Amino acid sequence: MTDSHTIQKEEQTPQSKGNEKKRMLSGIQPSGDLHLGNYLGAIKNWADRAEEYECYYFMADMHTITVRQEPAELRRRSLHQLAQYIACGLDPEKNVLFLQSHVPAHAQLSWVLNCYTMFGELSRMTQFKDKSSKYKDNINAGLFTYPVLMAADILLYQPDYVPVGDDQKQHVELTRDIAQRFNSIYGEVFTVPEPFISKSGARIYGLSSPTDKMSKSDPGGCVFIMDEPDVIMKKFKRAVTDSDTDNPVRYDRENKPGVANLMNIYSTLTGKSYEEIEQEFAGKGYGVFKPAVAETVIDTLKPVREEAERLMKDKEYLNRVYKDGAERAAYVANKTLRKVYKKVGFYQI
Ligand code: ATP
Ligand code: LTN
Repeated sequence: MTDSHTIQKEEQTPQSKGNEKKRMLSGIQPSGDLHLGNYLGAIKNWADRAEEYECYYFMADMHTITVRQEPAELRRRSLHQLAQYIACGLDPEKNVLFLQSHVPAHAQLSWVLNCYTMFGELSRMTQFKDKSSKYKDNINAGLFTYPVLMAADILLYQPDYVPVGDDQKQHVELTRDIAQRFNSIYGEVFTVPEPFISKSGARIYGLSSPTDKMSKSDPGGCVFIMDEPDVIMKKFKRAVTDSDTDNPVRYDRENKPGVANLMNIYSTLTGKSYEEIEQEFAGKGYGVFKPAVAETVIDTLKPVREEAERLMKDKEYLNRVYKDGAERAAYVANKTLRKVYKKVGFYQI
């Protein structure tokens, strides 16, 4: 893996060149309800890109079954997550929204790319190491080849940028390596994409364990998009901080990780700098600061939750969005797949 090829964009939005719009693509697993980490680290940054970019976003249900799922739950979440995406501001008229399993080209390209990805490369993936130690009784081949399917997801659409949280950077780097390897054999088949990682919100930590990333596997420290206001308030009031009493609202990531995390959330939502936040809460304790952060989160998430609840009841509309999205996605994906099949020597009729 060549580090010099990893371009981490921070805070600076990539510019589209000329009249042709650049493309963005990203996916989220429907493995649980969306949370504040997903919202600030990923979706919020996607919502207002639609004018400038051609955007593709999908629910990665095929990735989700690398960990055992309850089928009815997965089905429910795949639909509800679409409602939540739309409620977060992803307009289906302006973005192509679809479900991964509705576009067979993902599985088809994934097989081909398996033959251009090395065992050693996959063995180095930190997510594989983490998940295989977490799910010891189910270290399946899908968990191991997960990044190849992800490379297929990406390369099918020839995107310029892949906006993700920084935990996914290694997978996007592998995707670049696979694309470059394939291109060096067969010519310019794939666009080599860049990870796009925004600086603020890139890593939101759990409220009960501020050194671990906020994750649905820790429901107490995880604020879900669908949480009611009183639940959000309770979670923030219980947020782990420290026993500092003298001007405790200060940004110090190392020594005060809980406060730094709350300040990051507050800053990302209000646009205020850390200095401004320190001034705002000068002389005040956590009893004032925590509810203030909670209120900002509640104000942001309330309209999202209400809109998602409304959309979840309209299954027909959501099905239409998925159907239309799958058609638009398949059109682009199949074009790349045909080219790949031809290049590797599959006989065409
Ligand atoms: P889990 O909760 O099991 O760790 P997840 O929340 O990371 O899973 P994904 O579907 O893997 O769920 O993540 C979707 C997107 O949200 C990815 O781009 C990921 O980088 C981003 N993301 C997830 N958690 C956070 C977080 N705590 N802070 C910032 N971004 C996050
Ligand atoms: N692996 C990602 C989800 C994912 C994805 C993708 C993200 C699957 N395919 C393609 C970007 C592009 C995750 O676990 N967050």
